[in-house]
Amino acid sequence: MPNDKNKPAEEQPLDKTIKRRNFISFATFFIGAGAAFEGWKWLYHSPIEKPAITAGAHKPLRKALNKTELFFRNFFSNRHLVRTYPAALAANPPRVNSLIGIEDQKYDVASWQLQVITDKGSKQNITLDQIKALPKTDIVFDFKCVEGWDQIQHWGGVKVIDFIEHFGLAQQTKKDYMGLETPDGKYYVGLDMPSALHPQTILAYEMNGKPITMEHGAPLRLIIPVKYGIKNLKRIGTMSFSNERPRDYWAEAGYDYYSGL
Ligand SMILES: Nc1nc2c(c(=O)[nH]1)N[C@H]1C(S)=C(S)[C@@H](COP(=O)(O)O)O[C@H]1N2
Ligand SMILES: [Mo]
Repeated sequence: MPNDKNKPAEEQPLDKTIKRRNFISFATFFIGAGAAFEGWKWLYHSPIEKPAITAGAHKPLRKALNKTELFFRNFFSNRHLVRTYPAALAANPPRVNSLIGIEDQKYDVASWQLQVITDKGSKQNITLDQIKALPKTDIVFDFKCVEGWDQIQHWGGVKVIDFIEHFGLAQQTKKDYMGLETPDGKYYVGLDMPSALHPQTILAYEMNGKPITMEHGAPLRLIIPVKYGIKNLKRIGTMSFSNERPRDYWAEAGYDYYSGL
């Protein structure tokens, strides 16, 4: 058998080239795999966001999620309104869903007041009569629950944006979020400010032209047509403003915090 020395000269460079190519592809593979592993380790060890606020995603992932939120936030501006319908098409009575935070059948609606918590914890109490004194807006729209049902419903009340202006809360809207809770604090939602101030978002005290019934959130509930039902908090007890995400009942259980349509 001829040994290497006896190989024709022109075969030598080819042999070397193949060896070098093999080396480069193996090296590339290992470097790539190493980088992927490091990347995964970085994500795995990255801080987890406060689990009470959302379902506890890693912070870098939340950044990506927030980017998609931003897309949807920009997608509807004030010029994008939810479709409305004639009042005659509204369900009467509307469907009742869950009653978290409003189970108390003996709740004293007459002495209810809305508590608005502003900067540094200062509090302002507002009565239903004060709210009813503001211009009333009616909305008939397709109410959608994440559980898969939807229904055309008719609600009446005060636009959140009008309420904010009337009660001197404009400064608070520079914050990123509005938080709402039931008087007993058992149900609570966080809303991004642009959605809270959307022209179709109302503090509702009427349903089909009559005072809201107990199971639908008497005396005042949120109607926010740009969001799924979960954000439409029944029986608002407190309203607050913050740059941090307010706690959110269903987001804590893993549902999308934004929950927009
Ligand atoms: N306080 C309170 N508000 C709430 C809920 C709740 O359980 N408690 N459920 C939400 C959900 S999931 C939906 S779909 C709507 C249903 O409102 P409705 O019962 O008036 O149809 O209310 C939302 N607001
Ligand atoms: Mo729902």
